Amino acid sequence: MYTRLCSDVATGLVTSDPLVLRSSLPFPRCYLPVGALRRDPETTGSLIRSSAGVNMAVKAEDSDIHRLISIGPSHYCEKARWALERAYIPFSEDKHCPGFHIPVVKGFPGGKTCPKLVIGKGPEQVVLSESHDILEYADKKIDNEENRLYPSDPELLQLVQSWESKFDDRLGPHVRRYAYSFLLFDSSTYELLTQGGSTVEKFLAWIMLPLLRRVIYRGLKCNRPGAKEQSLEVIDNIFKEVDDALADGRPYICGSKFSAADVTFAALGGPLVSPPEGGAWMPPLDAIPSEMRDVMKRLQGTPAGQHILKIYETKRQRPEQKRVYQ
Ligand SMILES: N[C@@H](CCC(=O)N[C@@H](CS)C(=O)NCC(=O)O)C(=O)O
Repeated sequence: MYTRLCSDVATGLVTSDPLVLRSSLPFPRCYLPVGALRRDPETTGSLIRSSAGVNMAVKAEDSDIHRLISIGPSHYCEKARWALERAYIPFSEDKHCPGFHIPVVKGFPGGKTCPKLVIGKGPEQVVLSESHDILEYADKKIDNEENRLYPSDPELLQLVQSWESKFDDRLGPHVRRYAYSFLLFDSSTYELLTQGGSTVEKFLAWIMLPLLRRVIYRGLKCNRPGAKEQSLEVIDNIFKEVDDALADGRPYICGSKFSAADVTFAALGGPLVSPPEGGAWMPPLDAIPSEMRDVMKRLQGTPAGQHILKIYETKRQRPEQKRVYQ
């Protein structure tokens, strides 16, 4: 069972959401089972619009309809978790060690990446396979439009989404490649990879650690000549762009309003700044290999790095009460 929660940004659990019903925004990567298309869009619940523009109502009464399938150290999963917690959407999290998530997400649309948000069960089930879609979905549950991560003003919305895409497409993969280049063959590797995994996964990961290390290292192309230097260059450039955006004294990346751009930048850049409130475990700074530690200290000192620390400190709210699961 879930504890019912209230906050300044959202109240209640899942409600009928006329704003979503009216929304013209598509959910480009929202997958609907065939059976779902027969459902009556007027049913109480939140409406999801499929890529084909078909509307579907998700039954609202169940409080256990959201299941987040995640990978423990993943910063994209942290982004999705942040959005769900911010909107006080009750969810169960099914956390896995990298690699062990594959059999779990097999058969779901959208490839084998996590996060995946599984909404509902049986023929009504909908799976959101991109962190951006999860953010948009969660955001629509926030009653007060003022508190939403995606502004209603079309021009501002476009700006927010262009920053978010840049962070998703470039910052996220390069932060991951850079960090794993150092941390995959480190004393902290096992703890980093297995955080949140089940006992069985932890046991198997212990046995398979040498293989896991090599598969991930190669899979993320950390073995390419100059990989970490190139990744750091991309990271530095993006941090510099954020420095420049914040240079006029604005509190948030897109101006006076906290948005999905800030959440995405903080979640995806977070592993290299190590905010104490971060959603995934990272080795303590003094245990990180010195070359990476020096880079982290430098990034922490930039306006963009300071922004991540500030956003985590002031905006990474979690439910006051822990979720209680059956
Ligand atoms: N574009 C995706 C990227 C997600 C992603 O790259 N997830 C990584 C973890 S950080 C993953 O699932 N990797 C495992 C795999 O590809 O099998 C999103 O925004 O959700």
